[in-house]
Amino acid sequence: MDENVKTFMEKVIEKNPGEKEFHQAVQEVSESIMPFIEKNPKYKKAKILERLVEPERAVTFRVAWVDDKGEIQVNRGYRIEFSSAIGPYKGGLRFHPSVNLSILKFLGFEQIFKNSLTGLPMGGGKGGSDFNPRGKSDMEIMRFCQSFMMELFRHIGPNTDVPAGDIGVGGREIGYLFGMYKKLRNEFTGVLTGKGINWGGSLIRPEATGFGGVYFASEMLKLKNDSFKGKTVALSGFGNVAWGSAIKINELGGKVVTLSGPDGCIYDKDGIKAEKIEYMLEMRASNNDRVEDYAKKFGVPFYAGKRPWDVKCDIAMPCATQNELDLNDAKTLIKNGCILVAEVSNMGCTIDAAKLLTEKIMYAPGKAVNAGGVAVSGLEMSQNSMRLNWTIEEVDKQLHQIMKNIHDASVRYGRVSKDKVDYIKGANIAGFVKVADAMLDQGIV
Ligand code: 2IT
Repeated sequence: MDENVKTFMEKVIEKNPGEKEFHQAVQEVSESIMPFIEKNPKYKKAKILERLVEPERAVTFRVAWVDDKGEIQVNRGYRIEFSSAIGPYKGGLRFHPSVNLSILKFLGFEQIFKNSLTGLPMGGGKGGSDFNPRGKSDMEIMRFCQSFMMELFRHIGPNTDVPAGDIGVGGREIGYLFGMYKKLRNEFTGVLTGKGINWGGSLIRPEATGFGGVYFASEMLKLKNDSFKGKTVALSGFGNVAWGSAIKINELGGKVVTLSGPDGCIYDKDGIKAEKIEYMLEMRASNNDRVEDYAKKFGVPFYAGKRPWDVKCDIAMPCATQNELDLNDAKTLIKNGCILVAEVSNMGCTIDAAKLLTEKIMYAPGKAVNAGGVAVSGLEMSQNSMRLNWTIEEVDKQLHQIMKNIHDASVRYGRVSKDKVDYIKGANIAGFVKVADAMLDQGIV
């Protein structure tokens, strides 16, 4: 590791003890940014990176609620307002038992660069709770969301901080959260994105993360005069992101053969298409958090406790959660002839896996590949401000253009040689410059 990065990381680790996911995200970014800062002393002098790793504000709060048996439950809620240099804090809410300060700080930190890459005026933030939606009834989910919002409402607003969904938070949860916010404030505003289509939501928002990821991967393939046509694709996850990716991959002539859940993975050699994609929505709505049901329903093999990376594929797209693809998985994928890994989950690959994939095949990080989700959230905010709704075609066209722009910006800063791009470096620097320049303009705050 570069000496400057090492010294910098020692301080970050000392100041944020035990936050290993946060350390990982900061290390990945600083490895790209440090050499760039050395060449641009104005950023060094203004201590931009030192300021960026400190959230502007982080709140944690008690979320008490009553379950169906009448028992009192207590969870912890969070909102990390990381950076408002280029716009209101913006980023999702994650409801998952693994949620802690480290995970939300890594996500909030990544969100700064991702949101900057979209070209839209959005700062970075993230929030959520260690609440586990698995097995909860609809009424329990509603009561939890209402209790969560009873505190969160005082920290957010359409010009301050605009949360959205992430793992465990979809259209249903956004509905309950919005209902309580509106009741408390007596205001109908675009304070959350991912809203229902009849009450301020944007068309294509549910599909956006997956569609955007496939648009991005298509641009990577295009650099090699290649496309999704005829490609076999391994996906992980089975939620919103995997669903949107599967739809678009099918549209472009690719075949999706895997999905995964906390319980294991399925292999569908005939391809996950048509009503099988529809079924993914049912699995999500069931709150079972398992993918074995797919195997039972469609009579395909299920591998308990396995991830899908040892299946032979041309393209792999992690769509589940952080660190879901490690160095061994990367080696297996390369050995099996995989040519491209596009990370649609946030920090889906470990640092060593991402480095190996960049060196040997093609790899792009989540903050670039999955930016389509928050990009369409940004378009939802625009539509809310104008009190207008755009058509599917309009939103999809803008999403496609944004993904092309992110790809081109990543290539501009990440080009290593004629046929090699370091997308990690490219995305980090491209995302950094806009935020850093805004911070220079706005003084020491
Ligand atoms: O990780 C992400 O970018 C999201 N969960 C979406 C955030 C948003 O504000 O739409």
